Amino acid sequence: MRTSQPKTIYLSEYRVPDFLVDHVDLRFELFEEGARVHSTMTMRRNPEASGSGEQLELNGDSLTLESVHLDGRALQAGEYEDRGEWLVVPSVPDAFELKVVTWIEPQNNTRLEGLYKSSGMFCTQCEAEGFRCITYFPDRPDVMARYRTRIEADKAAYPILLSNGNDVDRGDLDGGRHYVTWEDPFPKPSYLFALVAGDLVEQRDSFTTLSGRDIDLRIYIEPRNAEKTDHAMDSLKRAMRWDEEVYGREYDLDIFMIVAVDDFNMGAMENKGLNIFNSSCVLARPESETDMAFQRIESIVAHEYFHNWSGNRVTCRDWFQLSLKEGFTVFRDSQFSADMGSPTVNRIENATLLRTAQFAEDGGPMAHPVRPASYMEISNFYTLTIYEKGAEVVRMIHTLLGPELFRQGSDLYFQRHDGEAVTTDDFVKAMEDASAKDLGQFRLWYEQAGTPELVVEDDYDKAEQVYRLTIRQSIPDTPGQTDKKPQHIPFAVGLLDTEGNDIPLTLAGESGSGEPTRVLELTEREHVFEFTGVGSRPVPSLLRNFSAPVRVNYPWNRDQLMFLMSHDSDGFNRWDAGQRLAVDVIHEVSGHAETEVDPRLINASRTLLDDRDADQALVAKMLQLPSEAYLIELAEQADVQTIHHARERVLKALATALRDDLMACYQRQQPAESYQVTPEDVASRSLRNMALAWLLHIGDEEARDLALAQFQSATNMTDQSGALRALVNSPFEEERSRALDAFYQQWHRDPQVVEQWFSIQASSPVSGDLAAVRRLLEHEAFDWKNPNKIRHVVGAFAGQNLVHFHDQDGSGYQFLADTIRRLDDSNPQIAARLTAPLTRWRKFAHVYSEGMRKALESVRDKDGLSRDVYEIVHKSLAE
Ligand code: B3K
Ligand code: ZN
Repeated sequence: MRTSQPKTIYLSEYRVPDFLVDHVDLRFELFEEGARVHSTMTMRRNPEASGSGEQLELNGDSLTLESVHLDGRALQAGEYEDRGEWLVVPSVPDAFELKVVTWIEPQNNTRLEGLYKSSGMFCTQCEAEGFRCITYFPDRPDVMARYRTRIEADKAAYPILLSNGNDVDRGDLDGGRHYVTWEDPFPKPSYLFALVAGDLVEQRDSFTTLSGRDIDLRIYIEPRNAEKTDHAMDSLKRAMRWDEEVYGREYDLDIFMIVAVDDFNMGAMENKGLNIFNSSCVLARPESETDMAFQRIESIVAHEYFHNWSGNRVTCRDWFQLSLKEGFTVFRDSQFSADMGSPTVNRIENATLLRTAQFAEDGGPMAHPVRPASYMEISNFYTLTIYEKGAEVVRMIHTLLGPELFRQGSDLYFQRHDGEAVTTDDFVKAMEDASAKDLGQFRLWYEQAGTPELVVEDDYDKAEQVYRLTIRQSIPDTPGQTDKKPQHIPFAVGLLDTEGNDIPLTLAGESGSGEPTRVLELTEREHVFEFTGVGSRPVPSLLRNFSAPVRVNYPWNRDQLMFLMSHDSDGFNRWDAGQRLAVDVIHEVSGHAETEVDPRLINASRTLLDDRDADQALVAKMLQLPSEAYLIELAEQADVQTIHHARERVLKALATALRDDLMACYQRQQPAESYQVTPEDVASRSLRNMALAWLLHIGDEEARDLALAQFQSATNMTDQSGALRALVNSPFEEERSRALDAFYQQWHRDPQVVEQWFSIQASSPVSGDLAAVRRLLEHEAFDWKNPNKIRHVVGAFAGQNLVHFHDQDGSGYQFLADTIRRLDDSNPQIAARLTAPLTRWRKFAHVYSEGMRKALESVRDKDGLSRDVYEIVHKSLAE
């Protein structure tokens, strides 16, 4: 356990590795009481290293060293030094073979990093620094080696033995044991190593690449999940085809494997040829998983698959470059999801996540650039900034270059850097070289943290028929960064005439009639754009399709917002206008019990509800009120209780006024004959369940009966859990608890459904108070060792149940602090993730912030705090 202050690692201190590994030969002997790992590394001095010294240093963590051999000779004490986190061999030749034998205890590994056990099977998680928990190794992504892996285990208990690449040898051993040997022909960094051993069933399929190669596809699951793999398999095949068609990328090995495990710290991992998934991110069937799960699975399966090129073939030089693979791959999976479903809804979902959670991160104590300059614990940097803002940065390059030049840029990037470990700058350079577009200033997006803010003013000159937009940009200070330079921002705009049509845009000095949408390139602190030939004062539609991850400040009035809601040709901005209108109305009633809810919002919602011709997927999104988290994000000093009650008032006013329209909408959206995850069907179920939820929220008895009937008769989980959630958030206490019991009885054998059952309760603003959440922790199905259970109870409470978590007596904060302290020893990564809701304590009004600060201090004062939690708590409390 660590006692001193963790070290900060700086990008500026990057040095190329002193030694390279050409080949690794691994032999795993797996037993119930532990595992012996034999690693034989063929190594040589790196010709590019500055020659900082003779000695060889290998990373290690929680290993018991058994022996070290150099070129076949056993090293004696004094010829090497076991420093715990390092194995040092003071003197080695220029090229040599090093053999290290270590003993590890996967069965006691609760951190779920390195080799560990999950429901009786052995599995691994090596990104970012888990390989060093398996054996001593230069565990850094710029050391790429070829791996050969032999796994030995009891044949009855572990019939399936998997690793990266192709299986090249197998056979029986004495004592009922067997072995399989795998060889991966592609050099890879150690973080992509994987091993699985267990009693699993295999679902097979195949895929023929555009060049005619047959790829064997396999999904491995526990027997009880055998019915749940079809959707992931179909998603995988769609992703493989899409990557060939859109990026020209074919799969390279002969086998592609996916394994589902129940205990996993995050969603999934892109290990070469052997992706390992959290069960909840890969397994689904309509009866037991919701539309949301189906969509999440499609995008995560695609994401991990796309990493084969953006991440594995071309990887990161060091962990500061994490967004090189994550930002690009999120961009790719989001393009894929848009192509598979509704592009507008996809964009709304991206922007919602960004504006609520990423903007919050960018404005808080953990704010960091897309390419951070320093970190203490890299696990803390798998953030929304690296992933989502990183994806937006790539999207902006796509917007600035256009699809053809972007594709030429990505081709050049893959071709130039195949088999290399590179930087975000190499990515931008490839884009620049392919397009001849200067991205010099654009690179600031990688270097400066903080969300740019655009203040837009306009004026209209009737006589000259000129409409002028003045745009000023500024970027707030963030920890360690002040006085930022202006960034290169693609700002897409349109102008609507009095009829609601797009005005063709022509800038002063241009001739001819222009496009309906213009991407203005902002590079200065202030720009003035003059549009000519504008016959009447237009309504501006700004930042169309959310063309950059920025805040826009323009004083639309409510009538203009309603006009945009019904006329803007840009679907995203139609939605955004509705959000702005709702925010405005919520603000107006906030703390003013006597102010009535603006009937214009009610009328606009009625128009949407009754409009059967409109895109129902967009309608379903437009009817959702902005979340409490988003309202908090918009506030200066957030008063959570006031925000919650203002939003509730507006929601209840809408539900009451629209009662008959909601009932009609519910009746209209009858379940489809067969379950499909098309945008139309998803929208229909979403509208139906939203109507039900709103009506139950105001205690409508007819709706209660409909919910009970739907709960009983539903043939898919979206409808069953939609009814359950509506009941749980209704005033009907008896029906609520009966439905919860019945649901548990029906599904208690399926851990994924039990997770949903937990989170519906823990996130309920009606019944999910702290006492209820504590009872869930005592429930037979709760398990402190399983990250999913912790996320669905504690995470759901602190992240989604804001009215109860932010109880002004501070009990919610102290509960979270106690949970973090408890988990810090067993699973520091999960403990650190749970800390996020407390970090922004300065954002909240004094009645809240004091309690949050105290909770953080109580975490800080725990003895032997992990590096993960230490970094977050200390940065959050820093002045
Ligand atoms: N690359 C992994 C994330 C690893 C997280 C390590 N703490 C999954 C992904 O982004 O695809
Ligand atoms: Zn990823």
